[in-house]
Amino acid sequence: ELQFFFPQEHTLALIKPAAAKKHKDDIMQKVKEAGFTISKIKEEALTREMATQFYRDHKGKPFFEHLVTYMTEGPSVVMILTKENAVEEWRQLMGPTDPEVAKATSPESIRAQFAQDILSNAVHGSSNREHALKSIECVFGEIDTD
Ligand code: RTP
Repeated sequence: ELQFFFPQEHTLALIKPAAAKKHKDDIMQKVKEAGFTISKIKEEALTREMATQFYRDHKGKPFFEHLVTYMTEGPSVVMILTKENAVEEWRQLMGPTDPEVAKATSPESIRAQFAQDILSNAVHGSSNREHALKSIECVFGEIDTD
């Protein structure tokens, strides 16, 4: 069975509010071109609980409250993306956090093409498999992702 050689991995990917409004179709196009399977998708504003789960490593940093508030203020597109090495590959496709850095170093990345600024930088992605599983559970409930 192919799955044995190419194990599928899942990540939680999200199109942030401003980009969800303006660039959803273009970003979805890049997701598909990169070969991800969209296992689940929904469009809704995050709760504070969800935003806090996504950004748990930044609790206490000066931008944390601002970030959580921004993420709850309008609908995001939230997806489970599935592919071999999905966590890392989605982060590659997102590009660097700061759009100026993204434009300079990864012009094909989503952030280079669609970010407004460091807060409204188009997309989010889990940083590792453990975060991915927790975030998926937080948004979509307990599902069998294997
Ligand atoms: P992700 O958003 O998927 O976590 O992306 P990331 O790993 O590239 O960014 P991270 O360092 O985890 O930061 C999370 C989000 O916080 C905002 N941020 N603002 N003002 C600032 O210096 C600053 N640093 C980070 C960004 O919106 C970033 O996406």
